[in-house]
Amino acid sequence: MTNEHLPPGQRAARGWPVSHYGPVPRFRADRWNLQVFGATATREKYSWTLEEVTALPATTITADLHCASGTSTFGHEFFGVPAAVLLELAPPGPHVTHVMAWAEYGYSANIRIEEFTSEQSLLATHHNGEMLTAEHGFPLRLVVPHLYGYKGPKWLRGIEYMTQDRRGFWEERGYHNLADPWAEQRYSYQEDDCH
Ligand SMILES: Nc1nc2c(c(=O)[nH]1)N[C@H]1C(S)=C(S)[C@@H](COP(=O)(O)O)O[C@H]1N2
Ligand SMILES: [Mo]
Repeated sequence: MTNEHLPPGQRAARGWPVSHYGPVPRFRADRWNLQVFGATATREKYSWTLEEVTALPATTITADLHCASGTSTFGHEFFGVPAAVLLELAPPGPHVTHVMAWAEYGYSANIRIEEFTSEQSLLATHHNGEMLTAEHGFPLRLVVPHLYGYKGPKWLRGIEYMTQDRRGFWEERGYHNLADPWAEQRYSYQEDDCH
């Protein structure tokens, strides 16, 4: 790891700390699905079981993770379904500008559509060759490595297509709407500078 990989104001964490709000949800295969809903092209709602998700085209990415509270971890190898694949299977309507990524217990993160479908954006099932652990998001988590960690819900359950922006969980609680770690877009009070 070199300093050029460390965004401004971040420090390297040891190991891979676990960081989230609230309890770790229990996985129930019979109740679990991944849904795509909202402004889909046909207005229909899509749903996949975990078995179906794991049968979708998948790829491996290597990424660093940057938590907005100041710690970074490096060189994670994630395996899973590119967000762009999901968009092909569930085409968005013409006016979709953002998605809301939804997790268990109502956690959410809003992401601009072009960032959601960027090359490194992945619905991950595996980390460093092993299934995700419960604390790190089993069975499915979103990874958007070019944004702060709060834009990547663990225990992902849904993608909502939106025709206008709406703030997610941390974005409503003082964190930056855009979350670019290289521009240090950490807190919502900084947003005046970038609009
Ligand atoms: N469902 C859910 N996902 C979440 C969070 C959360 O509170 N709930 N926290 C986010 C934040 S702020 C970070 S930094 C990363 C941390 O991921 P890690 O615990 O695997 O390091 O998870 C993100 N995903
Ligand atoms: Mo975070």
